[in-house]
Amino acid sequence: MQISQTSFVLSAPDLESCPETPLPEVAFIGRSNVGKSSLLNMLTNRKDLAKTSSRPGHTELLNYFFVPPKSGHLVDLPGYGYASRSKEHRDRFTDLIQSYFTGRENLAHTFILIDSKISLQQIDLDFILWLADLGRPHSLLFTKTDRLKKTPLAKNIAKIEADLSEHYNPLPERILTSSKTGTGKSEILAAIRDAFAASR
Ligand SMILES: Nc1nc2c(ncn2[C@@H]2O[C@H](COP(=O)(O)OP(=O)(O)O)[C@@H](O)[C@H]2O)c(=O)[nH]1
Ligand SMILES: [Mg+2]
Repeated sequence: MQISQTSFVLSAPDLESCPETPLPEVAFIGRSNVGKSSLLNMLTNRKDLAKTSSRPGHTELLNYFFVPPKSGHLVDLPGYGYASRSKEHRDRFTDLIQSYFTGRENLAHTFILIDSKISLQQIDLDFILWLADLGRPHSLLFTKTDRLKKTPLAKNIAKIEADLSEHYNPLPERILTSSKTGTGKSEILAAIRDAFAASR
C-alpha cells in the first residue's frame, strides 16, 4: 500500500467534532517530541502534512487526514506528558483522550510511539496499559532508530521490552522505525492496510 494523496480533513476539539463517517481510522499517539509529525510525513511521502497539526493550537486537537481512495483516516493525536503544562490543560487533554479511546467506534488500530533512545517512561507505560485494558488493538513503534548504532539500539529496545513485560505479557506487535531512513515504513503501511481491511 502507498499513501501519497493524503489530505488534511479537520481538527476536532472533542469527540463530537470527529468526522461522521463509516470509514475506519488509525490513531498515532506518543509523548511530545517522540517523532510523530516526522513519522506521519514519512508515511505519507509529504514534507509538510503534519505541519498542519503543529500550527499553534492544533497540537491539542485530534487532527484528521484522509487516505484515498476511500480507505480511511489517519488521526494525529495530541502528545502526552508535558510536565510543565497547567492542571487545567492536563485535565482537558485527559478528557479528550479518554473520550476518544472509549467512545470512538471507527477506531480500528492505534500506534503508540516510543523513543528508541531513552528508557520506558512511566507515562508511556500508563498509557499502554490503559489502552490494552480497554481492549483497543495497538502496536508499538520505536522511533528514531537511526540515532543509535545497531548494538546499543538492540540493547535499549530489549530493556524497554523487558520493563514493559513486567506489566504486559505477551507484548503487542513492535515495529522499529526511522523517519530519516524510512525504516519500518512498509510494516506500518501493511498494519494500516490490515486495520482498514479488517474493519470493513
Ligand atoms: N534522527 C532522527 N530524528 C528524528 C526522527 N523523527 C523525528 N526526529 C527529530 O525529533 C524532533 C521531534 O520530532 P517531531 O516529529 O516534531 O516530534 P513530535 O513532537 O512527536 O511531532 C525533531 O527535531 C525531529 O527532527 C528520526 O526518525 N530520526
Ligand atoms: Mg508533532
